[in-house]
Amino acid sequence: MVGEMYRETWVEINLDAIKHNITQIKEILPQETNIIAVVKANAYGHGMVSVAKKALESGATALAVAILEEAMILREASINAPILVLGYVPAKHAPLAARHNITLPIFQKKWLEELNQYQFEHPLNTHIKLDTGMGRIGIRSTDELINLIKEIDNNKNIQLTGIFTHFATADEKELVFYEEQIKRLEELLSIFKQHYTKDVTVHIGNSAASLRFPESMHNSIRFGISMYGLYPSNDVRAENRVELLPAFSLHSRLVHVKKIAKGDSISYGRTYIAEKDEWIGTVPIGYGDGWSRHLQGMSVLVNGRRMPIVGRICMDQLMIRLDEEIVIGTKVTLIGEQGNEIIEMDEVADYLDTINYEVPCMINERVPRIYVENGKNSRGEIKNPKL
Ligand code: PMH
Repeated sequence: MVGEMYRETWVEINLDAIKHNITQIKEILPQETNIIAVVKANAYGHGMVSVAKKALESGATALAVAILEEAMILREASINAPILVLGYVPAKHAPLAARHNITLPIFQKKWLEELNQYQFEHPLNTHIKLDTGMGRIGIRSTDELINLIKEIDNNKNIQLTGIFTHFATADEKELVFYEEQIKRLEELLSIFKQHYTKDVTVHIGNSAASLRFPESMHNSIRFGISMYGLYPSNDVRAENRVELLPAFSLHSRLVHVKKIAKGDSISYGRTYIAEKDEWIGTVPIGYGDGWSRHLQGMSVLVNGRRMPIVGRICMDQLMIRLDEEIVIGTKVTLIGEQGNEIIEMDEVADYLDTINYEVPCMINERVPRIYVENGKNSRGEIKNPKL
């Protein structure tokens, strides 16, 4: 049946960890600072609707996504909380956003003018995006800002409810550029306040900024990576400001175990030749699931011990070298804990020469997400005694 899990390869998402991480950030934020849960890209691969619901239940008051499609999925799941789209949405889709009470960013006068071509049943909620140094999207100059505000005042289709910016280096040890962005922000905000007198919400901080400067986050933070239990960088991790719990773990099971002889080879291209007689296990996950071929040589956990991936990773399967004969069906953990051993997201990211953000996003929809909540998964098994 469609939707059934016939292959035992799965991502486990610990929703209790999401709640824990939100509780942790709330403890260091001023009481009046709100949390916008960033759930774009399928909640960084964690499963957007389940994470969004848990985040709202745990104290987040709004959601942020990258694209209108994501916002629509949240609305279709009966989520009524405020939703902000962070990225560009073509003006012709603004009436749809307005109909579903989805807030869009504004940063081009032309885009606002184009709205006049369309019929709006409801006014569109908007937040001005300021580019204070990220160089991606946003208003950069005071002139642009003043012109945009004039257009906002003239435009009956929209309602301005917020203004925001994004940091390029908030996770780095060196804070000179962060401070330059803050300075630029203060300049633009002061111009904004001179030309626009109604009250709007101001939000500037990602996880790194909110962990490091919780007192200066204005009205809300946009909390992404650390809601998932990961630190935005090693520098921020070393500062040890809160104790985060990773929500994501990746598992499979041995489907075949065999002994090979010295000189036998494993997988495409025969890149691995056994140096002695050894036990090899086959695991049903591969690059077709997002487990990159570059992870050849990386360890996985079996029976609480590290075992290396040997030979090329195939599209749907990979092989590991076992340290003894191990029974078929034994759990294999590719990211997460077994006993006293752990393979962290950061270790996989380092191996791939990327950042922890990218790894859960890589694991695609072929791998089902199984949710753990209130200490139990859907099968009623007790999980994570730490929580
Ligand atoms: N706000 C905006 C505008 C973002 O783009 C992101 C993350 C966040 C908040 C949350 O940041 P955090 O996960 O560090 O807390 N955006 C991205 C990105 O575009 N590439 O990597 C992270």
